[in-house]
Amino acid sequence: PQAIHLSDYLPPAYRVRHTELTFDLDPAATRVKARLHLERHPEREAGAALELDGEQLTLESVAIDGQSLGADEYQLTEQGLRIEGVPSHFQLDTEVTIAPEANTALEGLYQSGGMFCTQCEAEGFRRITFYPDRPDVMATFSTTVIGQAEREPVLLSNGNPVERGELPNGRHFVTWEDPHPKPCYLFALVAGDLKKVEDRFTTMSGRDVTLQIWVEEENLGKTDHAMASLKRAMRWDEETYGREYDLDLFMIVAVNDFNMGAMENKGLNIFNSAAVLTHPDTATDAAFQRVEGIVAHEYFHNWSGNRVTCRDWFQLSLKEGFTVFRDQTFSADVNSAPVKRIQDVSFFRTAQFAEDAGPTAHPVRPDHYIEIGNFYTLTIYEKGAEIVRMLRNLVGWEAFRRGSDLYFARFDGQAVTIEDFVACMAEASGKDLNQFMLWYSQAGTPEIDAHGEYDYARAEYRLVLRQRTPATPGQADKQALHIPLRMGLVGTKSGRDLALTLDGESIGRDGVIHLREEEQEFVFTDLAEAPVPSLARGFSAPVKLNFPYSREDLAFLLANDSDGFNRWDAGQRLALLALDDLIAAHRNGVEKVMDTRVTEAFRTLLRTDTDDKAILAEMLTLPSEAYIAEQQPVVDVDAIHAARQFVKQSLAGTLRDDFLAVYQTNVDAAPYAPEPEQIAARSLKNVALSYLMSIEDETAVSLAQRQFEAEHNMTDVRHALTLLTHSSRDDLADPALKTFGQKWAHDPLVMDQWFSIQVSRPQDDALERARFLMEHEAFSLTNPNKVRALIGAFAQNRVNFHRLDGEGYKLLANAVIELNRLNPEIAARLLTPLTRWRRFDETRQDLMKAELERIQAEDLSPNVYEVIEKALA
Ligand code: HT7
Ligand code: ZN
Repeated sequence: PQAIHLSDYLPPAYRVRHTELTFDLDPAATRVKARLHLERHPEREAGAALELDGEQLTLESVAIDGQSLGADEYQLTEQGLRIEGVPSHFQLDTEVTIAPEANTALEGLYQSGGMFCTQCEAEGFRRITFYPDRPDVMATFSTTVIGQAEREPVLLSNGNPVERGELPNGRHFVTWEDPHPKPCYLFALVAGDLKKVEDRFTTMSGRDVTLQIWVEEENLGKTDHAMASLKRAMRWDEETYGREYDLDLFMIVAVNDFNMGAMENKGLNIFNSAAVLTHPDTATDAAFQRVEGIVAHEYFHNWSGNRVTCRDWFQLSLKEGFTVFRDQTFSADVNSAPVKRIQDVSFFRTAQFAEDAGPTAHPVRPDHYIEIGNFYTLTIYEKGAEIVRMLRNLVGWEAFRRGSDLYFARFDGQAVTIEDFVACMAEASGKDLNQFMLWYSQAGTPEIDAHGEYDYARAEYRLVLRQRTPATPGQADKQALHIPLRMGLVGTKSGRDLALTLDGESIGRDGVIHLREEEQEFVFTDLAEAPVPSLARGFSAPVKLNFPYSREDLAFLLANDSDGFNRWDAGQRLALLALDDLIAAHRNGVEKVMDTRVTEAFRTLLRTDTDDKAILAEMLTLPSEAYIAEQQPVVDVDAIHAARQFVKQSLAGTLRDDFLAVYQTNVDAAPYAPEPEQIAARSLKNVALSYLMSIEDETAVSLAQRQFEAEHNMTDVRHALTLLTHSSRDDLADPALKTFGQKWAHDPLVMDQWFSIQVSRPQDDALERARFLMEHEAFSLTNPNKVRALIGAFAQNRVNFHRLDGEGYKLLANAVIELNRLNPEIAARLLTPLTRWRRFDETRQDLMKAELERIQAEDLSPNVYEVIEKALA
């Protein structure tokens, strides 16, 4: 496979003004007629050949301006159709046949259950018809869908329905018109036996919009939360960004087989059912919050992505980074902002940092790729969002909003670049963002080594920051970035933020400093007391910040920092220092001793009378094994697991009564609601129960069992089931799993949870369970949710995936080999944990590499080929 380079970008030779499509649906042989109204691009030379993308299509006919072409008048390859000598303005008619029932890759038109649906981003449209399948070709669409009235009573596409009617032989049709020019990756079609839930929304200018959520009949009771989330998101986007919805109809459809979370097709969002359906009995608090976030994300794309789209796929973060930033701030606004930030950063520092440090590291705007499907990554999405967040902080919200208004007004209906976006921010703020642009082109996580000193005599604090970005594949040398850091200096006597004076100017008590050089000194003057610095507050830049904090400093910040995020972070740093000692003790075979400073910090936390239970729950949560591993030069999975378990058990042993009190105070029999206050109390209660169950005493076991049996809501039931399943006692695990499995056998989304809980247990039978469950009737390798729930979750089970007999790696590699054939996009994603082989000891490195090489020997899809090539480079 060939790499595509950003530097080779050329505008398309021909643009499509209008696209007319007719689908005659049939599982084995759907006929697709396309009429494209084409014109030569003014910047391209006359006489250029017309090149259309097309894959896995059976061409039936081609005509230009009504004249059929013979086979010698065009060239047909595996990649598409080429016609030379076309006029500069013309109409192209093609007819092709495709087989949705055979499409297991879930790109293009495929079947999920009995229904037809599409996924066109990034390059799925070329599996539907011959077309210039690139985002800078924007056309209006008119789509007629023909189906069996009985089998497919519902026929949907983008825009508004303009005509419908009966046809002979029990067939019927609907024609849809989408007046907004769009790239073909936003095209969508859904057909099947679906039922709808309907609501209305009045936009800020008083227009009435019909909102519909289409689901299979049995899921009709699971749409309320998505609908309420959608309305909240629509209002929020009006109030926050001045963005109004632009069609009379907005539809969401839930499908069971879907490669990602959801897709923002114009007016017809298609969702993985896991990302839209909720019910208190079947979905956890986390799932409710995820649904709210994803519904908002897809809706926000209507402007950041659809009305203004990407010029090419290298600019993917233009729409994804901005939209993730928008959905993160939406969720922060409607829930608890500090908790949302803690959760986002926790995930980011674990997963994106690992990506940035591994063989598939790439810039937020990559400069080459083989398969764009491999670039829907945490770097493009989450690091892209962190960059937008830094921009917002750099220019301030008012200028950011002016920049956003300018961007949408200037580029409405266009396909643009990241420079275009940043230029609007620069123009609206008057700030120079040239150095800042490096964030988009330079891969790797910058590290800042900081140290500081207080000079009593001069009442000054000197803070020295030194930045360095490690080499990443293809990028050996890095330049200094512009890193804005929000910070405070917390007085050691007062426990308060001190006034910050820098170069004679006040920057407040919670100010932003700008690191632009490799090394820079910041001297804060007029400080009457010695401070402890609170740096990179709110994770104001996606960097690793090293400061030689003593444990006393961290305990002080944990108690006094005015920034909730950094208070939490101080606790995490304190725990990490203790865990470091314990990991070393485990490796050296010496007795493990608990750091009493951690115990005392927890005791204080547990006894604090706080209103913010959600933050408290986060503070009581130890860093995950994956995050601890990120901090280690060589990952020792067993030592990490043992050390973390030791801390948990020590804390539970010493503070048992406090945990018990917290548990009991937060038990609530009120009817379930996914409201912030209830969610906070549940998470605090469940964190307490986790500690109690780590020592598996009788009280804890009976609390977990009672919580499981009470069946009050899925958050509590799932948590209790997890604790019972992950305990050392199969006599607790097995009956609970059986009850749960039987009760929910009919619900695929709940069965996904059942799979995940079992394969993530730390006991050494997890691999055998995973193998056994892969034969379960509810499991299927062609359903991405099942693959993620079982195989993906097993690969996150650190002690068992990394077994020293290599059987965990083998299980994953076998699945990748099968999926390489069935669904390359999912295969390439599933492979990720094996690509991190360099982080482990030599024995594991050899075992992991051997599996990568075994995969390499197969006939590989471009997706898997690209990842394997990077992993073994
Ligand atoms: N923009 C959407 C990306 C997406 C996707 C990409 C590749 C393959 C399948 C996919 N399904 C959805 C989703 C989003 O970011 O909103
Ligand atoms: Zn998106």
